[in-house]
Parts: sequence; C-alpha cells; structure tokens
Amino acid sequence: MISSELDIPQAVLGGNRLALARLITQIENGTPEGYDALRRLFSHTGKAHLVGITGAPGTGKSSLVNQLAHFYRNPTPGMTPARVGIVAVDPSSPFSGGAILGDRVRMRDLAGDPGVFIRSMASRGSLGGLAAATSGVVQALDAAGFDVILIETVGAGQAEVEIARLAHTTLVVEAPGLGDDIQAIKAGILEIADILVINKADRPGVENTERALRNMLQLAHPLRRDFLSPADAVHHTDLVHKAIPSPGDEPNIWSPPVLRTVATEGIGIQELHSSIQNHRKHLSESGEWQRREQSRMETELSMIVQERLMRRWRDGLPAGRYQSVLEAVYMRQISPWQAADRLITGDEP
Ligand SMILES: Nc1nc2c(ncn2[C@@H]2O[C@H](COP(=O)(O)OP(=O)(O)OP(=O)(O)O)[C@@H](O)[C@H]2O)c(=O)[nH]1
Ligand SMILES: [Mg+2]
Repeated sequence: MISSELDIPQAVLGGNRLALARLITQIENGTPEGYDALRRLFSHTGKAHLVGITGAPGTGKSSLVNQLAHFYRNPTPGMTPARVGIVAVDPSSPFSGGAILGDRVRMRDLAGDPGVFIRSMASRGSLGGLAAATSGVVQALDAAGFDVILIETVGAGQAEVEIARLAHTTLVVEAPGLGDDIQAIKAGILEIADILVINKADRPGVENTERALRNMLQLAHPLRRDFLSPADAVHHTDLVHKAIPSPGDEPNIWSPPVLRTVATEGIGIQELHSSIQNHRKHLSESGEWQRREQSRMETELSMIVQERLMRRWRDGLPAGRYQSVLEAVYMRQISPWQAADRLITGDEP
C-alpha cells in the first residue's frame, strides 16, 4: 500500500514499483506533484541507455522490444543481466494500455519480472505534450535505476522523429512486403537511424528491402562512400557491420548496420543486442555520448518552453480572438505574419 504521506521520489529511488507507477501517472497528467518529484529526481538521472525503436505500424517493433528485453534479462553466460524499462508510445491513439506487446505469453513473463517495468502511453493532446511527458517518464525510470530503457514509438512520422531525439540509440525497423516503398524513407526517419533492422526476415522480399535500404543509406550518409575502396566495396555487406575509420583513423564515424531479424522466432536478437552495445561503446569512446546528452537536454528544454509559452499565451487570449484573426487570414485580408503580430503583440498593422 502507498499512504498519502509516502515520499514518492524517495520511494522511487528505493525501488518501490508502486511509487514509480504512481509517479508516472502524475507525470502523464502533468500534475504539480509530478514536476516536483522530477525536480528532486533529476540529479539521479543520466545513467540509463535510452534506446528508441521506431518504424511503420506492424513491422514488429513490440515483438523486437519483447525479445530484446528477454535478452537483456537473460544474456549470454558471463554477462550481467540489465534492468529494463519499456515505454510504448502511441501518438495516434487516444487510448493507452492494451496489446502493446505482440507476444502475450512472453509479455506475461516480462510482467512478472521485477527487473522489468512496462508502461504504455498515448497522446493526450499536443505532440509537444506527449514528447515532453515521454521524456519525464523516461527520467523517472532512469532515476529508478533501470539500466536500459526501450522506447517504442508506433508509426513513422514527425512524432517519432521528435521522440527519437530523446534516445541515445535509435533502431529503425522495416519489414519486407509492405509495398515497394520503404516507409522510413518516406517519413524521413532514415537519417535518425543508428541501427537498421529488417524484421520479418522470414518473409519474401527481404533481399529487395535490404538492397533498397543499403542504397538509401549511401545517399543518407554519402561521406562513407569516400572510404570505400573498390576492394572494400565487394565486401560491402561485411563493411557496414563495423565502423569505417576516417582518414585520420579516428573512431568517430558510425555506419548504421543493417540487420535481419525474425522477432517471432528470436532470430538475430543476439546480433541486434551486440549492435546496440557497440553503438553505446562508440558513443562513449567518440565523445558522442556527451554531445547527444546535451542535444537531448536542449531538445527537452525547448519542447517544454514551447509548450508552456504556447499554453500561457493561448490562455491569455480573449475568447474568439484566435478564430477571428484566423478568419481574416482565410479571407486574405491580412497575411499570416500580420495575424501573428495581432495575436502576439496586439498590434493592428
Ligand atoms: N512472420 C513474422 N511475423 C512477425 C515477426 N515479428 C512480428 N511478427 C508479427 O507481426 C505482427 C505485428 O507485430 P508487432 O510486434 O505487434 O508489431 P509493431 O510494429 O509493434 O506494431 P504496432 O505497434 O501496431 O505498430 C504480429 O502478429 C507479430 O506476431 C517476424 O519476424 N516474422
Ligand atoms: Mg507495437
């Protein structure tokens, strides 16, 4: 039981799961208690490896998250099991909960494991709100001592890009047979991929998908082409599995590997796990970890500031004002810039 006098941040730091669940609800609802708790917990964050999993609907993200979580909990002998937080974010759905994880039997295993904490979140209003709330939830899990936090975002649009900016390592998941287009390319999320996963590799068309992805990767990261000698190019498949050294032999260039998995069978999961660990190592050794941390915080701050300013400004507008100015733009009586002046400064140029 949680009494109302319970010091939630203290309890979260002490590993109390009910306190963590309550804190997450407060964060989702944007309550003052939630912000206050995050203020106290923030100095305890910064340890977890944040891994984003994104891609078009139905590509098998939840199944992969499931398998990865299992692998982190039961790694190869000699490796220490990691504690895993899972956040499933669905910007398109007004409902949370439900079938966030595809494989129900495994989900039950995970749910009974004290080293795993699963939470699903759905849109409650604006995108900025959801991304900011997600970052708060991730901070809570980080402070609670989860070593790895897997953040699944459903879909392949701007919302995913926003949320992916919160992660240290981003997996973009594709599947063969979703039509000729590669969804990630259309949505422009290939640029944010640190690791590309072709899941459902048991399905026909996997070669085409892989070829298309590798071609697109060359365009998205043209720099790497300079380092391919003709001999290397023959073994291109091997090459993309490791970072290609820059001319100065700095370990600073990461080439996103393209991996095949069959999440339903657990095939390719160990390799995927190794890739994630390699990326983490690369981030630390290249100094990129620090840079990403800073850019993550910058993104978070600007998201929060935008959200707050917008809300405060909207609350201060007389009723109907926004709509009437917008109507004037519709009628082409004023330009959008004039409209913004009117709304923000009250000027009537
Ligand atoms: N054949 C095959 N089916 C798979 C594989 N991975 C997942 N599936 C199936 O694909 C369906 C969708 O899997 P999910 O893991 O729910 O996919 P998702 O990307 O999380 O889906 P959304 O969250 O709705 O976007 C389920 O029926 C899975 O069992 C795979 O490697 N091969
Ligand atoms: Mg899913």
